[in-house]
Amino acid sequence: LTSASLVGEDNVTNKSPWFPRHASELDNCNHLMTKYEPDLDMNHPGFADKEYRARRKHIAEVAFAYKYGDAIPLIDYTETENKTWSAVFNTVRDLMPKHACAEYRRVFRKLEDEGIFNTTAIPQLDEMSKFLQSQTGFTLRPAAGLLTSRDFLASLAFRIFQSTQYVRHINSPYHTPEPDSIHELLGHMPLLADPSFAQFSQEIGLASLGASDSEIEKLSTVYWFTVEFGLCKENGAVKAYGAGLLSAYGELLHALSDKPELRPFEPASTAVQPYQDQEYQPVYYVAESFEDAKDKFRRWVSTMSRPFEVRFNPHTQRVEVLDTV
Ligand code: TIH
Ligand code: FE2
Repeated sequence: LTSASLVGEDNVTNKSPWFPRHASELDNCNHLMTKYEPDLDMNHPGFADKEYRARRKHIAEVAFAYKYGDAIPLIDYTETENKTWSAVFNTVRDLMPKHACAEYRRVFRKLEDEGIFNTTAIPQLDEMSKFLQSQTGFTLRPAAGLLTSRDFLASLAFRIFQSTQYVRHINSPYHTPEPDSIHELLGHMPLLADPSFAQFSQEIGLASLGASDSEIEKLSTVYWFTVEFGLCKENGAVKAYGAGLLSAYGELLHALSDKPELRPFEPASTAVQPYQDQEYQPVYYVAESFEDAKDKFRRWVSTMSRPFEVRFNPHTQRVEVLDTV
């Protein structure tokens, strides 16, 4: 990379899709997928619940109004929402010692010690964001719902995690096909406070900037089978680190039973494995460790076709683009 040179905005954007160069440009990266919304999907547990739909709409509007630099708005969670949290939190706290990876367990305890994780109240994104910032520099910004892969992955390049702030319906506390704040907080947040995992997440994000549609599809598949549903080895045993497993105990127990097929994590083949988000996964990928997953991922990313390299400058919150051709 010694002969690489910094290039300006125009050079790159001529040939590749637009991407944010500064964290503030994530204000343009909030496009939603219209899937699983209570207003549109008759099978959504909240479809017939007017009050729930109004609540969702309100919390979505808070996210749409959010701009880079704003304080993360506090949500005054209702008794029902806190009850839903308690139910999920208690099952995860009970299963975690046996089934979650060591990095997750370590941060979970820390979050309990700091009073951010407790059984009675949903943590606020604002306090969680401050906690993450102190651990790995990750921060949060509120998202209105399930984002497009391109927008979601782009934010990771800046160590920013776009997090939903609404709560799943009380009638289906233990599994939801769409992300909600319980999934984000219990599933994602503990590992975003782990340095090695934070680095891995950011590298997926950096690889996505300016990538073609088919490369975005591959990267989001890798994300799916690692950050969302990844398993890893620990002293000869298999443990969960994926957020979709740690926030949904039914799938957690399924993943660690003898029912699904387990394969070693190998980016090139994992990236083309079809996946769905309706039911439990039939296949999971097992990483040797976060460091090993990161090494393999880096080697695979270097085979991608992008004619430039990117690096994040934490002092300016800017992504710098280096021409390599
Ligand atoms: N299924 C997870 C849960 O119930 O907590 C949520 C999601 C994981 C991946 C996408 S949505
Ligand atoms: Fe998720």
